[in-house]
Amino acid sequence: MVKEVLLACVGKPSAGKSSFLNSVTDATAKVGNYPFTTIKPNQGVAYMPIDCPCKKYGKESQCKPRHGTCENGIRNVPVQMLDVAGLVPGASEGQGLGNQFLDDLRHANALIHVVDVSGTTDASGKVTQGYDPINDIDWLRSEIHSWVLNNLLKKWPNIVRRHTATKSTSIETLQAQFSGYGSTISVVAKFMDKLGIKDPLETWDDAMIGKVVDGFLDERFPTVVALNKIDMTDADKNITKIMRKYDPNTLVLTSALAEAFLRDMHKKRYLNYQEGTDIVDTKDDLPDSDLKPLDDKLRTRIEKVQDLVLYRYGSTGVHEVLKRAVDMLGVIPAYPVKSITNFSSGTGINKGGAFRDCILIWPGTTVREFAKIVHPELDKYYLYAETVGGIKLAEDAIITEQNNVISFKTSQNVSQTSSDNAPGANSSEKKTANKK
Ligand SMILES: Nc1nc2c(ncn2[C@@H]2O[C@H](COP(=O)(O)OP(=O)(O)O)[C@@H](O)[C@H]2O)c(=O)[nH]1
Ligand SMILES: [Mg+2]
Repeated sequence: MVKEVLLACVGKPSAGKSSFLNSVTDATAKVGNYPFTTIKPNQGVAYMPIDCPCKKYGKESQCKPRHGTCENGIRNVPVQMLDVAGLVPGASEGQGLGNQFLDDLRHANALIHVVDVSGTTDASGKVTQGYDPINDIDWLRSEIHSWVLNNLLKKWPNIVRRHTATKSTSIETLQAQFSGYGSTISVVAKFMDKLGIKDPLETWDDAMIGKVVDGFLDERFPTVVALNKIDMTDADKNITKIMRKYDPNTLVLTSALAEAFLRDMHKKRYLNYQEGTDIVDTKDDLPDSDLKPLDDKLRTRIEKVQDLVLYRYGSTGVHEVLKRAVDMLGVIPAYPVKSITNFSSGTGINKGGAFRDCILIWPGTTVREFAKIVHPELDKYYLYAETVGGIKLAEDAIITEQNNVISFKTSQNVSQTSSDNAPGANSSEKKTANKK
């Protein structure tokens, strides 16, 4: 099984999920500029900036990514994003939690929980004043938790009977129940190991089953919380409160609105905006540039975004969310090349360019597994693999940031870079097994 990195935006209505997705995805991306085969209406492609090896090896001018772009050694690698609407308070009791939500969630690798930190929308997303957004953070988790738990408890007597009759292990029995949420046997093995439960499954009470569901959700759905709408008046005091209560590593401050505005202004050539930074230059700053002059209204709006968001928080935060989510998953970029000296690819239109393909792989992926991901024929005719400096890599060597530029030698001349339908990130049952 092969799958792609997919981040799902979740949260109550009006938290800013669609705005967040629109602010980071490129609706106008050229067809073929991303490796994903199907893009649904609520889906988009975001570009995650990473350090490209072209910089380390002085090949910036030759670097020709097939998907995304690379500028001055910063490579924008495509990841898929999904806008998952439909989760409302009471969803686990059957209010508004449809099959669509389930289906979307089971494809997600990580969740981005978008929270309206301004306090201007209530629990169900209606306009209000002074709402305490701290409620929303636990709500989402407990909503998904009770939904999974209720489904499990309904069937529990049957599950136990079957478990005993088939002499299954707890891991096998749980996986049969969790597979609908995109789980794999290795996900279950991992969280069960962390929980360290010694009691046999048939003796578990409801509290224990609840604990198991918690362990499952932690492992299956790593979550970044985007505290959104930081540009609004009351955001400040709410942020302070939330920061005190939760692990700051899971929290990122965002203004999807500011990001969308800056990108739009950049596109319309009123300013130069460096995404992910607080750097904005207008005609006032660069009189000799080709930027359009600002009228007073526009100037005021830009200054407001700078004062309320960029100068106060350092950036709009949206890129940091992507980075944090991908870091949590621990995926590693790997670069299959034909030539380990000039990093070119053997075939295709960008034949002469360097580092044409970048494939995100799960942690624990071995060199041989990577060969198979790049192209089945590389695996079939596999002789050996080498990395920069002509250093040979063992088949079972784990790919890390240190050996992720790889050339495969084969007994027959086969395509050395990923086949056209190779996805941006790959996983197989086996590889997920090695997932952190
Ligand atoms: N001030 C402000 N408003 C935002 C921000 N993000 C979204 N909104 C607004 O919040 C409302 C709901 O946003 P939307 O993306 O439709 O929420 P969704 O229901 O979660 O998809 C819209 O009016 C957005 O313009 C933000 O960062 N700042
Ligand atoms: Mg929406």
